[in-house]
Amino acid sequence: MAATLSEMSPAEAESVYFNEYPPPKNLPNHEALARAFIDLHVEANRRVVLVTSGGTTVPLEAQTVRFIDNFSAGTRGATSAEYFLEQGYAVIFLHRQYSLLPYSRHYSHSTNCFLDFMDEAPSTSDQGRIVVRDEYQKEMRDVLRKYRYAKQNNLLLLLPFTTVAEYMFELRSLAKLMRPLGANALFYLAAAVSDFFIPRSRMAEHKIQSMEVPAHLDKGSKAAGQDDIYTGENEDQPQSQRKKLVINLDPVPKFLHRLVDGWAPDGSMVVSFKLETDPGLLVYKSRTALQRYSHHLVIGNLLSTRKWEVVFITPDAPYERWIRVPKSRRSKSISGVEDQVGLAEAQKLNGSVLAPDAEADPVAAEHGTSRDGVEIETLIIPELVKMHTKMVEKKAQRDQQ
Ligand code: 9Z3
Repeated sequence: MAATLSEMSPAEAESVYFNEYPPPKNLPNHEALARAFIDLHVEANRRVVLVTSGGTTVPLEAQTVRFIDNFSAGTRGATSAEYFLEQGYAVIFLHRQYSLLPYSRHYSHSTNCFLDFMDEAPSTSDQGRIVVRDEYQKEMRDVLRKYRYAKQNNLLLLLPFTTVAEYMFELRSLAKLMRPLGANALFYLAAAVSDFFIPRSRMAEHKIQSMEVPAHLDKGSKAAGQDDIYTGENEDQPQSQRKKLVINLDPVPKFLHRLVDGWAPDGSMVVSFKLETDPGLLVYKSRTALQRYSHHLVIGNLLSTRKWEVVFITPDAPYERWIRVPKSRRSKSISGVEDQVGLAEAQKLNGSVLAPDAEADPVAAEHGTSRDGVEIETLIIPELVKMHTKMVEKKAQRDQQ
């Protein structure tokens, strides 16, 4: 029996996985844009961060009508990109198409519709002109200026993906293209990447049918030779022609190995995120990921508290470090559960707390404050930049010896 992807070495799994799919149509265009962007910033000796953001889809059909998706809106990625730009980085923003984008995110969310920020001019001379409402002038001007600065100085490259396979192709190409950056490259992998997929060889070509279709008309609504995978007997209504859909997914190979060991530039910093829902598992799973892939930092977060707390898991002391938005400055979140802040740490009490609940962080109070409270990325990014700076300096010292 042929080995499954998870039984192969990372390099073997890479070649099998990437040979199954045609590269995304946009890849050559994205590569050309990225090459020019990277050249520009290598020339300027500027640091470049690749921020990945948003969820990946898992198509059920090659001509895709249906797909599996996940919750991620891309808030973490889009917000982090803005703070990286403030820290002087150039940002390649590899994002799920139509997810939140840096700067425009302030006005594109369903609860922050841009139309609510606008009005018709009241004066008779200007009648009919569209203006920004008085109470939003300052905030919108600030966002607009930052956006324009990033655009005019070629500091932000937006590259979209949709499926998990597209994401993998883009990540591999971008990491290789970033090699000339050396230690000036940073990988910040915040996208919520599916752990499961349907291999191309088992995927139905056409829309999966929910009713029996005469055999001579069925051009491929079932995966080749795999009737049993996508269809089931209709136990509840034996009379009807309707079919059950049973989906059988394979694990997506873990490409972090390949990124760290092969694709990424020597001396670059790799930061991954670990998402959990069970507070008792978060630190354990984050540490396991760090040990498995031997990279530099895992940022652990719980689905329910991710806007207010994260944990930095590092290979060196302090090993576990909690970053929290002070209680009085937390945004209100419909999906979040504030009572759960501190729960994951309480199950493992040897971590040091960076911004404990009781203490306000004076920097955070001014900075990164929005209508919705302090954004945790305003605490995460400067800490990360300090770590990256140390790595860049160490590499420079090594190169001098
Ligand atoms: C994260 O953990 C991100 O912080 C979130 C951000 C996806 C939670 P939002 O887009 O959410 O702001 O709503 N990203 C990484 C999740 C992930 O898939 N990690 C992999 C894993 O947990 C490792 S690379 O196995």
